[in-house]
Amino acid sequence: PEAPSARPGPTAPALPPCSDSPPGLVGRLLIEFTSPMPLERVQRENPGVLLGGRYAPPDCTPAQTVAVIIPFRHREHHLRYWLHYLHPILRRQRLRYGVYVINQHGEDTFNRAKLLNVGFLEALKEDATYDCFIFSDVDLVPMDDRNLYRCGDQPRHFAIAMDKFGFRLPYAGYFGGVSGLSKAQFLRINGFPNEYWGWGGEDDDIFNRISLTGMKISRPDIRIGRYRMIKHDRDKHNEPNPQRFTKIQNTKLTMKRDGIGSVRYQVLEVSRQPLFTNITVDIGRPP
Ligand code: UD2
Ligand code: MN
Repeated sequence: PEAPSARPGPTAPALPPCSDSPPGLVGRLLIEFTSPMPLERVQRENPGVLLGGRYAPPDCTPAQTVAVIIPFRHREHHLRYWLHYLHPILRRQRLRYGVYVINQHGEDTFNRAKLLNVGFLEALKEDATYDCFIFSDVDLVPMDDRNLYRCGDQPRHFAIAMDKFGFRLPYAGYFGGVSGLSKAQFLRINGFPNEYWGWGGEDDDIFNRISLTGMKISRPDIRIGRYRMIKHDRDKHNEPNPQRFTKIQNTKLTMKRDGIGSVRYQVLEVSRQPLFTNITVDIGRPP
């Protein structure tokens, strides 16, 4: 006969809600990108992470379920550092989360914001309970675990003090790097633009969408929102988009027709890796 304890019956105690300020955070972290980071090591050091990069705290019930969405192509080396640093941080933050790497297929021009739209829809197909979406560049690692990767009553900008900008916000409307929106906030702005091909402008368009719908950006304390970016050259096929300056003047007109409601793409492969879910997608090419 089965041991009574093996079957969680109606008497199994529910876990208490997770605290707003998680215990066991360590604060400022030492982040460096010099020692080699084999994936096997990162896997060995994160045994509690489930297939596909899913995790839930063992000792409390989080208020939200967080999908972390990473736009990606040919940055395996950066991804290993990201996984190495972020999994332990997210665990200490007592998040229920999943990590989704949205990998652009082929060598046509990169499109960060469209990949993020794909990530939103595909994460929800995996788990309809996601209600918070954190969008992170693959090369950005927070230097302080008090920068909590969760959503609030306004869209959140996390990466506000980056090493490459001298640990200052480069301009008031800056929304690049790492940001977070609840499902409702994301839908309210019709998601992100699909028509920014190449480098730049898409983050400003997202900022415009948020302002135009009457929301305000929330940010952590400047001493806590510190980040290191792994040094890199501009990638091939992600040249600065010369149309970006005029496009960001027109968000008010374009956001109604261009967004999560109009995104077209084809998923080529979904593969559940030990520390993340990889979704390879054909998003087409610029017109
Ligand atoms: C800045 C912003 C970024 C975005 C971009 C303009 C910072 C820290 N970040 O990043 O959020 O607004 O400008 O588009 O200011 N990627 C690949 N493969 C590629 C190209 C890009 O994986 O071939 C992904 C990757 O996650 C990368 C991100 O796209 O971190 C942004 O591209 P970037 O790192 O080349 O641009 P960067 O650092 O100027
Ligand atoms: Mn970068």
